Amino acid sequence: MGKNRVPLIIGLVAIVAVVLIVVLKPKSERPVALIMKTLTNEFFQTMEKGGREAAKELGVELKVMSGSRETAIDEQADLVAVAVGQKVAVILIAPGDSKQLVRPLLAANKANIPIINLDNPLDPDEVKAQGLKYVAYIGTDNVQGAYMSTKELIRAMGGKGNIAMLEGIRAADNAEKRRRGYEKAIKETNEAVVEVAHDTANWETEQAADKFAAMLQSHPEINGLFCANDNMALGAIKAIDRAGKTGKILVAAFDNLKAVQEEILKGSIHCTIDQHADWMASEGVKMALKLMKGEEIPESDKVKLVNLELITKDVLLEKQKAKK
Ligand code: ALL
Repeated sequence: MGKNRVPLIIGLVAIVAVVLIVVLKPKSERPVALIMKTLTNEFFQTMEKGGREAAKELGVELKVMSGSRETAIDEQADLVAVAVGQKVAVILIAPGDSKQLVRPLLAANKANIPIINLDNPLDPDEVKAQGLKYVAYIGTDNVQGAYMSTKELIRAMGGKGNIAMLEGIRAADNAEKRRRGYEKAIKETNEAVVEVAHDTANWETEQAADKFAAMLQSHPEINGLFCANDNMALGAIKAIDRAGKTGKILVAAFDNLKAVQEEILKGSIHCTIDQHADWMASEGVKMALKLMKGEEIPESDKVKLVNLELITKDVLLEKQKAKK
């Protein structure tokens, strides 16, 4: 063998060794992937924080992955492929679209990587049609959360008036369920509250500002608005401010972001819902570790729902007092 071939062979052996180490590594030493929609939304920053804290405590390596914006569904599908390619031990995913992410996730099933669904539920029909297997759902009763937020809004409106809604991405199961919760609260008023308009702003602040400005033009009678998330509420209040209607239109939301807490204290947003995104991720990491250790997940843990909290000005002031 020529002398100059030796380094080449050593190099090849080293590459094969590295590949084998990665592929054959026991599951417990492989990372867990946390795939979210976008860190431009504080909701997912909170989720990341919860995941990182639990991972640190439990000695799990966490790979945090996310797309560039709310509507970047294809990017999220690519991230699933990357996580599968990297042979992570478990995939935790908060899907941006409940149907479109099902097919890309089939690759995880093929590679024997367990999936835990966080936050936004995968679409049950699509899951069935594609034959996708996932271990558990950890998230929110979205009908109930939207119902709680809208009911408080209606109470503050004096139980009557003209209401509107800004919806999330319509292909997201939680956006659809929040619409149902909102409708349920309206129905209970026996037509004392009437819906005069609704539209989607795809969870985004700027779109919400534009869409609500347009809504106000055609429906100046609106005096209550439910936004399916906080970021849209932050957009809507810009439109309300520009129309000189601050204080005349009550706004309810969903997420309990810091910026919304400030608006609630100032009085420009009436209420929101805390759905504890950090809890979802930390429960996800704990469950992932169980799977990595080969433990069974009991049937009762296959749907884990967060304790929803209605946040109003009074609640925030109480919390501030309790901190002191
Ligand atoms: C959902 C969350 C939110 C959030 C939205 C935006 O899945 O539950 O409330 O604001 O995603 O992506």
